[in-house]
Amino acid sequence: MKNCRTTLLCAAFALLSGFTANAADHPGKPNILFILIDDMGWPDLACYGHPFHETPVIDSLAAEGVRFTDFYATPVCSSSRSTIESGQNSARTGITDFLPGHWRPFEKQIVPPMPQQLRHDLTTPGEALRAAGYVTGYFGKWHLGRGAEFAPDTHGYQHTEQTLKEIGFIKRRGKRPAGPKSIDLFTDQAVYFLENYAGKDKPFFLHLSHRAVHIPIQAREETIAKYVKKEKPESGVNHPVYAAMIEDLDTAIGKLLNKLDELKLSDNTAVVLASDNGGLVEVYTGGGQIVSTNAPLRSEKGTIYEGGIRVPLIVKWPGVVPKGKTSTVPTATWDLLPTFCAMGQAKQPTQTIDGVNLMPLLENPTANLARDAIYFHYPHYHHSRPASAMRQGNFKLIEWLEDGRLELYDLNADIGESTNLAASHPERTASMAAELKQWRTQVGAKMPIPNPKANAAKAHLWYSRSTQEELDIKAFGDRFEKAASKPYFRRPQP
Ligand SMILES: [Ca+2]
Repeated sequence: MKNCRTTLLCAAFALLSGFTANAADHPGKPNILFILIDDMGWPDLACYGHPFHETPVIDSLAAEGVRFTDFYATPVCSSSRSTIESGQNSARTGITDFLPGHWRPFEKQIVPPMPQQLRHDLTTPGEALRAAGYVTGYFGKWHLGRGAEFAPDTHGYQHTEQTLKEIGFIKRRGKRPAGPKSIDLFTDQAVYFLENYAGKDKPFFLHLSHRAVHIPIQAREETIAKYVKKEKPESGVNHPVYAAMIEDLDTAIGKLLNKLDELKLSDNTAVVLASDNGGLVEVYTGGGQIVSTNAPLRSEKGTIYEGGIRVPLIVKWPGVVPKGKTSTVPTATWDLLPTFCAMGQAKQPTQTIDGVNLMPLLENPTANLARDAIYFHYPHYHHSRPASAMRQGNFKLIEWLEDGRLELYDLNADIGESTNLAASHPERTASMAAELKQWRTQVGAKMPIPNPKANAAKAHLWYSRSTQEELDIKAFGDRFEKAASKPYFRRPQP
């Protein structure tokens, strides 16, 4: 079904799929451009209130679409990506940490083992949309399994780094670049996809997964120079290189959107932009530069506090999504697959889907979603300790898995999670804790277990999963500091 032109057919389809009338009436299936940013914090964009960073392109997407204030990911890369590619909570995909994962063998608990790649029996947005008549592309970071047999082209994405190599567009396979080089590289690949595969006889689904603004923090010299000179707000962390990296990324996204304009595709393209987890505050654990803050949110990437999991989501879809609106309804990365399927009038995958279709919210940002709570499960040691959490209405419950300690926050009154209400709201705390426990059982969440080798004196030591040797975390961090000093980096003025 290339186009949904007849009203009767559309009405029948809408009834069958539960798809809302407005989107089904849209002439033809939209193109979908999904831009995933790595490690960008919730307050990092100007349109989310950052006083120092300049992001005019992304701000224009928000001005022409809907900006979500309460969109959630998981605390780290691979787990969020597993939810995006499956529509399932990370507790259900089993990929609850980044791959290959941390190993701290002397901590109080042994963390559960994880699959090292996304399962092939799960239908991804690439597969679902390809089956619905889309041409599909995936460029950039994948982080859901190493090796050719687990790469994006084995998950429904027709055009990838590999296919561009085969046709000679990518000349050499060297070390994968970071910083501004990676921004340019992935943007060029996405532009190539648009020029050669978009706007032909099929709609497209393009997933561009940037490596920026993950460490190493690097940016173009001229952009850094601008932020070094720029007057800084009196408070907050306003790091010139991090600010410049975000603007470089914003500029590259502008290049892509200009290409859509040039190809006359903008009017029928839904643009979806999100981040995969909260912002990293310090360049490395144990004494790197402080490059950002997630304030007013608490903490950072790798934790289950809001600073680790609440991230930006912006959706622009001309003619369907209203302009310049904000939605405060809680949503999550596992909602994206059912939403992409609804946008493209694709069959919903047969696997259990934990996400919900966000189309009702895209058409009416103040609509209600039929969902009681959003759950999180992070049984790992990273920037924090093993924990599960749930968001129900304005309330958030955190359960620390080592000792069962509970924290309850009213996010409406206390977005920074500073006042634990568990003792003063015992009934709500107990009922949410019971629901959280029941949910874990339902989805088969893997739990950490007590560690017979626990040793407080050695608990901080990190070991490599591949070599079984202790890792030199300081040397690891120093590499990022060193990398960040060249070739694009200039240390900020004191
Ligand atoms: Ca990430």
